[in-house]
Amino acid sequence: MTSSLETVGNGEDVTTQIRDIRAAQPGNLMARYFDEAYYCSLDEAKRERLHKIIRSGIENPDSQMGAYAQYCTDYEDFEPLLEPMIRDYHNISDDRLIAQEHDWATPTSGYNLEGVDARLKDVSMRVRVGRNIGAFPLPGAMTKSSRLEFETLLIEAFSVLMEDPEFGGEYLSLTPGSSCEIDEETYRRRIEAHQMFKDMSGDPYLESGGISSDWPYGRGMYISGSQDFIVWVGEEDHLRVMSMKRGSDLSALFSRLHGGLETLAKLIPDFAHSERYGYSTSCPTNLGSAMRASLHLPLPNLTKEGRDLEHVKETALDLSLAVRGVGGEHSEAGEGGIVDISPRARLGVTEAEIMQCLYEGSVALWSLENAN
Ligand code: ADP
Ligand code: DAR
Repeated sequence: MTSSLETVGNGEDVTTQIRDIRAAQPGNLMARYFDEAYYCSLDEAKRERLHKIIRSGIENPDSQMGAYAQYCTDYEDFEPLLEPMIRDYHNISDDRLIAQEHDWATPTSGYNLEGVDARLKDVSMRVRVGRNIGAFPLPGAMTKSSRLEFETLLIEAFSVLMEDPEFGGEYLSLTPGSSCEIDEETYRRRIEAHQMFKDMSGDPYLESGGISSDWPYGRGMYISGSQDFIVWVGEEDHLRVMSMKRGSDLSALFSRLHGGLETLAKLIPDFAHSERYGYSTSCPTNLGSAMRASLHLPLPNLTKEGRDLEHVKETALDLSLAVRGVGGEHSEAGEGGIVDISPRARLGVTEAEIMQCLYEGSVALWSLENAN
């Protein structure tokens, strides 16, 4: 008997849908590695769980990964499907152990862009990590009540952080009726400053993954008085902890994040972490360090004044870098061909290696931009 979970949308069998996606969208890693025999071997409860994990990749065939974990245990419980997807995305061959090490030790000097070119003295720099607290389901499986419970827990922690001499600041909530709720104008201004995350309810991938449910309840942002240490609450992961500022000293930016992260971690329950996959995240693309370190670089030559990102994406890939638009994922280049450059690797590389890749890769890209 076909369970209700084996049919989605117009009642078509899920295995047929995935077979069609595999043919039409070879980049969809969920469809590429989905195994019908494995799926049919699962009992109904596990099929229900697996369907929630892969629903985003079914409803959005153009997905890269096509899956969002709902619980940290999903990575072990559905390893036959998720591991090959993770190995493919993170370029970890079958003969190499998946293991995540952490190292935040960067040279105290030397990652200074101004020393490479005076034109790089005032670059928009940002480094962020995703973190999830093991005691809660991941965002895709949270209820409105658990989202509000989580936000309350963080507001308590932030009330202590607000008194910290280095990281003191304020919490801006999006939860209607919250004592920290901000108005539309403030929300818009913080988005324009790239400090706050956008309305998630408009993202079809996140919607299919359950991650934007109950928007905007349980969402908000902590920001330090110095405006360079920020914590997102309730975005794609429980927390996105970041340091962001204009300048050229990547080492200082990186140390600022590490200090803030260590200070915050003392105030809240443990982050979900495993030796194999490092910090557990909603999206398998963010596993490991869960770190994305980025620069906004003006590359008018390599982007043909921002009109063509494909060429610069190919060039950047040779430097282990990914390119996004100036508004982040799924956005276009900014004026003067400004694009978001960041190392692609997250899993199997340390935090220090990511910062080194950002520095060396960006210097090489800048040299190519100015070659002709
Ligand atoms: P994430 O980096 O959190 O995975 P996005 O790529 O969507 O997700 O970026 C989130 C926000 O951070 C976007 O508004 C984007 O413009 C901003 N951002 C990313 N990198 C930088 C940077 N180097 N300088 C300023 N803003 C940045
Ligand atoms: N919709 C996801 C995006 C993957 C990477 N970006 C994240 N996690 N924000 C996909 O599978 O395409």
